[in-house]
Amino acid sequence: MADKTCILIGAPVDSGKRRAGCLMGPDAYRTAGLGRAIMDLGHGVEDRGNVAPRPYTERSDPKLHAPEETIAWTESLAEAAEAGLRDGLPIFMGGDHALSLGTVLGAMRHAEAESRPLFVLWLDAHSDYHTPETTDSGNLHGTPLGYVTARGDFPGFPPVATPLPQENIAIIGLRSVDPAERSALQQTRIQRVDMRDIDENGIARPLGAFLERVAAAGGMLHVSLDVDFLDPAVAPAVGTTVPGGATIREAHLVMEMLHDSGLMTSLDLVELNPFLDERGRTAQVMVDLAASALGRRVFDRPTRAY
Ligand code: 4U7
Ligand code: MN
Ligand code: MN
Ligand code: MN
Repeated sequence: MADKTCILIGAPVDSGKRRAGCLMGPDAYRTAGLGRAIMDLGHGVEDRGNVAPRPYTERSDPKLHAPEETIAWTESLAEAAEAGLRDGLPIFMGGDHALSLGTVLGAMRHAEAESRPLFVLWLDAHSDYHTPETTDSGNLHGTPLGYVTARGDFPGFPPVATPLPQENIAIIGLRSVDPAERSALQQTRIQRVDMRDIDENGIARPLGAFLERVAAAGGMLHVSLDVDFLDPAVAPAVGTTVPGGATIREAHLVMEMLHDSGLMTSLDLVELNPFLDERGRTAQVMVDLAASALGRRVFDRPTRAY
């Protein structure tokens, strides 16, 4: 892979759920040395600072938590994503997963302008496939895939001009799917890889199959890495821990394969809550994973073509 210009974009979104703390994420990534780690791999790094939501007035909603704030972030982040993708490989330092309503929307607009299909790899314990109607918690960090696929109505949010095709999405790491998500997902062509699949077949095979499809289509690839993809024993700093997650090596293998494929065009690092961390260890794990996605490894090996 030729050296890239990585564009760090802070997205201190904390409106996607009730427990506060993800707003500290961007500073934790900077403190853990994300920029330096990427520079040491020979890439250019530009830190654009933190995005701000456009001005908003919160309304009380019987069901949703902080909808106006998340709408405001979605608009700002979609623009930041479009600009970042024009200039390099944007890395969004979250922030909770509600930030991906904006970053994926921006990636969709950019891909459309380039006349290329967009693919999305979702690394998460959860499927995040709710709509404002189906969510029980009212927490919008559980809805980004419902939004970008236009699964339901998202009143007040920017309209999704061309929905992301279901077959362009893979979700890996699943182990907490709500009944309303489950019945909807089972009727889609979203590639779903749960922890049992990983136990039985490993993580490389389903990921390799997905990457082959991205490559064959000449697609762009947005990767969204939720901290809770990892097992809480190795990544405790997240509000929604679910036992039985990916190991450190499974996660690094995903990142290494992404690098070797040369396909990743944007990356979200989401759901880190530094308030819940233990001496920065989860932030460090996430920085190390990003470094693997950008080419850090023990030995060079022949690259595999997808
Ligand atoms: B995350 C949940 F009910 N499904 O909707 C919900 F289990 O971005 C969790 O993946 C959503 O961390 C988790 O609140 C959102 C819950
Ligand atoms: Mn998530
Ligand atoms: Mn999750
Ligand atoms: Mn979470």
